[in-house]
Amino acid sequence: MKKILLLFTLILTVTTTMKAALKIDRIDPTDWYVGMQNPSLQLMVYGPGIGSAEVTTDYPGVRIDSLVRVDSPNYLLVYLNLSGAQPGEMKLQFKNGRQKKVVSYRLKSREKAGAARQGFTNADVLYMLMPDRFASGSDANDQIKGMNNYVVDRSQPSLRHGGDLEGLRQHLDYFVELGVTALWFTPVLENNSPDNNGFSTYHGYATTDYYKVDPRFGTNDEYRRLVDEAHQHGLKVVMDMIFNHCGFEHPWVKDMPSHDWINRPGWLKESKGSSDPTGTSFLQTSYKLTPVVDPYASEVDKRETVEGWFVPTMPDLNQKNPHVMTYLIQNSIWWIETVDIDGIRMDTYPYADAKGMARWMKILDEEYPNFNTVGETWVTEPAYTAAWQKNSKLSEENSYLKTVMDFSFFEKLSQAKNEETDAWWNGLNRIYNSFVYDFLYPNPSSVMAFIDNHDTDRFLGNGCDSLMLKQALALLLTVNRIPQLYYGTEILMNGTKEVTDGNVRKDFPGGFPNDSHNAFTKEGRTKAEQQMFQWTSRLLHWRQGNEVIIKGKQTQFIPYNGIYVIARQYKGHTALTILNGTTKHAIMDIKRYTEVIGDTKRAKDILTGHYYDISKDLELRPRQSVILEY
Ligand SMILES: [Ca+2]
Repeated sequence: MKKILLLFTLILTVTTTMKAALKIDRIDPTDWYVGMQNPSLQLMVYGPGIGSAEVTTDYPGVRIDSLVRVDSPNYLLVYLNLSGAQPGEMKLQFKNGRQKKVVSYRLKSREKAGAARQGFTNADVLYMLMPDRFASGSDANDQIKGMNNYVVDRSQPSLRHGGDLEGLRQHLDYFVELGVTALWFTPVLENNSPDNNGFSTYHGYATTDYYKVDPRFGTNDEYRRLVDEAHQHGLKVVMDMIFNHCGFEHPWVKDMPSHDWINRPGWLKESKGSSDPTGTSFLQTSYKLTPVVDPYASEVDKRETVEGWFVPTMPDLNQKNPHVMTYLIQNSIWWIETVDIDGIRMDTYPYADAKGMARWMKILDEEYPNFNTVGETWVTEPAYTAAWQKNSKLSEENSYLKTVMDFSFFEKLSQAKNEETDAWWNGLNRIYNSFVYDFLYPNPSSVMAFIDNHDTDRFLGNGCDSLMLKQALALLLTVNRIPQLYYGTEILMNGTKEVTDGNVRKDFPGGFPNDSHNAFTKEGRTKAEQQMFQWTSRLLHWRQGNEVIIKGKQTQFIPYNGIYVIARQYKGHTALTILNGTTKHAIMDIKRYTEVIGDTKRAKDILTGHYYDISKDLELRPRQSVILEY
């Protein structure tokens, strides 16, 4: 009887298997490009039991290099070589036992050569914003059926407010009027995490699909349209990406491709009710980035930084696994080719495995030599950020990362704004001292500086001191850096993170239906907003294409009589930034600056149009900022 039962079960199993067609749920990347310098392509094929399938193709010029079977039976990594392939529909035959399936995979031609892609440089000014908080172009995408629970409620600083890509597209003229040349907005990829337990999703830093724009923000096509129209407006677009972690609702969490796909996955197992036999229990990152470069770092500290999770809802990806890294590298290339972005901003840079990230940057550099990526390197010591820049001698291995972020400038300015500039260390002396360390950077003009962003207090804090803000912007926009502005600073938006991050991420006035106040137009701005907007806009337009600022030699003078002076000089032209770092009238002793003034007598203040006689000492009003041109 037992034998008969066994036979029956066996027959039943075989018939079921034969009946069920081979199922493939998705293939990443969704399509690809021929004619890349690197002809290798990883396909991540996902479907029930696909891991044991064989794959063949007779598409001309395509060779299957290897099949990688990972721990989960539902993934198959197919490595192809496309070196001789032409664009077209490539048929891939999958065979698993007696089951077969033919899949059509699109190979596209590239729109332009890699070298033709010009990234952002110090000739640009990046305007950083959060799509959810900037402008809504449609209410139709506020609620999307089937997505994890979230609420659109503009009265709640940590919930979604309904901004989207269409809203951004409708305001491209605003950026042109302001005079910025590039937009960097926080991530737009699908972030299908629930808004709960204090975790917010509006910021987009918990990706759940690397190949799809979040429907609340729009579609992939809308993203492409936005980039195209931005280009028509002379604006570049920088895409925010995150390789360090993904969102907890990413399919990789439910069905981990391999045991080492995610760092410290023990917690995932614990949360499923089993014990943690691998000893890889959940680890929170220490948020301390120093162990990554510290010559004396202990292993435990290094592990905590790099393998620890950013927050429990963001699983830490293991970039040491070459398959993980290849997936991410291809993803960045796919977005460059598919939506024509001009740059990448990489989140939480030092939290990811440095070697894996260097491999990414090297591959991008080879494919797109003129493209640019900025890495978030949040340590306030110049030596630290300098070590992360491409070709740094301070680091054992080349990072190939062209642009790093100047958190030192940000920090020093945040202190200086509340101080009187004295004869030693306070006030603008801090900025002077920070720039001294530019000798550490292989390329100071490719360092990005900023005075505030979505993760910091706004420059104005809870106040409205536009005099100090003007000093900060005068510096930011004339020094040897790639400047980045944060949305709303130009119209005096303020706020601190003290209560909630949402307070530094308020809605741009006029971006949402029924806004009573519209700062997008001159008529809608208050008098104070308009004054600040106009001042900033004048400076930004003056900066555009200005070779003195883009290519000029920089000379700085130790603050004297409370006045800090920086000169930029190129081909006989000079721009002189003069800041009175005190709340008193101050006299600029003009003779100290002879080496940059020479016998010039008249200079134009680019902010007011007034001319100054610079053969005589200048008297400056409290906190006055002057940018002279001669
Ligand atoms: Ca990490």
